[in-house]
Order: sequence, then C-alpha cells, then structure tokens
Amino acid sequence: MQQTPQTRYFQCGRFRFALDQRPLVMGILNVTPDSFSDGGQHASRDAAVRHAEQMIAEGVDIIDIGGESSRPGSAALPLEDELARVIPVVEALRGCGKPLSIDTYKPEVMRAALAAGADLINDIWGFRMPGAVEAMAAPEAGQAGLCVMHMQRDPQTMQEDPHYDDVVGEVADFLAERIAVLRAAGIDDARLSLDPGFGFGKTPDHNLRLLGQLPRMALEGLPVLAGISRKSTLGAILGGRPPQQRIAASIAAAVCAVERGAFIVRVHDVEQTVDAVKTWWAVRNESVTAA
Ligand code: 7PM
Repeated sequence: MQQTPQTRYFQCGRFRFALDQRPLVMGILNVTPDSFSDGGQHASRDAAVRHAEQMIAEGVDIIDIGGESSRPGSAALPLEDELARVIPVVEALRGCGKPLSIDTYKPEVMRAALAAGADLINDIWGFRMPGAVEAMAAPEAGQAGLCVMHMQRDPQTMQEDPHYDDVVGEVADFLAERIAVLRAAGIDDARLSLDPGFGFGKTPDHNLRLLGQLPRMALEGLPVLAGISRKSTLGAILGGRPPQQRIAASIAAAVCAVERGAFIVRVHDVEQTVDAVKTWWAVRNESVTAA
C-alpha cells in the first residue's frame, strides 16, 4: 500500500516512528557464547541483557540482536545454535520498552523471534532465502518491520575483489527489486526500510560512494538504515586503525549518514552517537526543542 505524505511513518511491530522525527539510533547487541565462562547459554543471555540495559540508559532507540557473526569469511551458525542464543534474549528483553530487531536471514529464526515478541527483522540477505518473504508476510508476523539490505555474493566470498560498473545504481536496482517482491507478497510500505549494506561485497571506495550518494537509496521515500560503525572503510581512512580505535570516525560517519537522509544509524557506540545525532538535529532545526 502506498503511503500519503500525512501518514509517513516506519512501523516496527509494537512501535511506530514518524519519519519527520529525529533519526533513530540502533544499538548493536551481539549474543555470542563466552568462551571464558562455563555458564553456557545463561551467561551469554545475562551478558546480553546487561549490555542492552546499558544501551537503554544511553538513549538507544532500537536494539539489534544478532546471534550469527556475518564477519567476512565467517562460517554459518547452525539453526539450533542461533535459536538457542537469540530467543532467550528476545524473551528477556521484550518488556524493556524498546523495539527489538533481530539480525537474521533464516526464516525459522524470523518466525520464532516474531512469535517471541520481536518487532523488526534485519536481514543481510534482503529476504532472499527461501521462505523469508513468506515468514514476513504471514499473519503471525503482524506489523513487524523489515530492514532490506544489499549484499554482493555471500559473507564467505563477498570481500574477494568486489566489482560494480555503477555501485549506486546496482544497489538501488537490487533494493527496488526486493521492494517489488515484498509488496507483491502483501507487505505494507510502512514496514519497510532499506540499507545499502556497507562492507558487504564493497571496497572502501564503493562504501564511500554509497555514503556520499545515500539519498539515492531512499526509494519511494522509504526510510534508509546505515550501518558503518567501526567498519574497515573507517580503518582504511585512518591508515589501518583497529576497530576499537574507530569510534570518532564512526560518529562522524553516522552524522554524514543522517545529513544525507538516513533515518536509522546502526552503531556500537550508542551514547556518543545519540549525542551527535541530537546535536545534528538541533542544528538542522535551528532549535534545541525536542532534541
Ligand atoms: C564483521 C563484519 C562483523 C561486519 C560484523 C559485521 C550490518 C548489519 C552487520 C549493516 C544491517 C557489523 C557487521 N552490518 N545489518 N549487520 N546493516 N542492516 O559491523 O550494515 O556489525 S554485521
């Protein structure tokens, strides 16, 4: 369904965000087993809940829960392991007052997470796995949001000499094709967000071109999510700095993204990014009101 200008918003399960409000900060919550603890699943769940509580205190708008590392070259996590990591965290956090996003491409994880109370599914595969579109179009998915991300090739091979004739045009064409498929399945535009997938089958120059041209990702006026935090393009700009020393660069990149129309920035450093986005918003509005 097409939206009229008066009703433009991003529906994120139980939550609804007007697109003319301050851009949102999505905090990254990795749920990975702690190799130094013998507490197993409970230890990883409890550590994730503590990290989420810290991000909430820092002003996070959306919590993005991920159980599988999509690190370039990494192997896939078995379904049962991903479910065992992610679902207890959704159950523990569903009453936290913030929308819960699940970073997954597996339809079984989507369905289980939505049944457990997740509000948004963030899919690095852009809902291309068999059954993913159907999982999101099912009545059980309710009004859950979707983040449709572009990736060239797959996490194992994507960083082996990425090539495009026109990176911005090719990423936009991919996102347009996915929007068409999701609409045809009956999913409302209000549930959709788009993401060029920084670092997913792209060189640093591809990523910088996509960031510079970010307004071209806002197809049909849909909200754009940008995930640049601590990524290797920032390391390349800084002469090979490691991820923990890319925080100022990450904040600068987040401000560049919101300046170019991003509605959601996905970040590790919530406190600093919230301050930066509020400051950008106040300057944009020439007013401190409701920063
Ligand atoms: C290693 C490399 C570990 C890359 C983790 C990553 C995005 C995402 C990720 C993004 C959306 C990271 C990435 N990145 N989901 N999931 N957009 N929508 O740096 O850019 O967190 S994983």
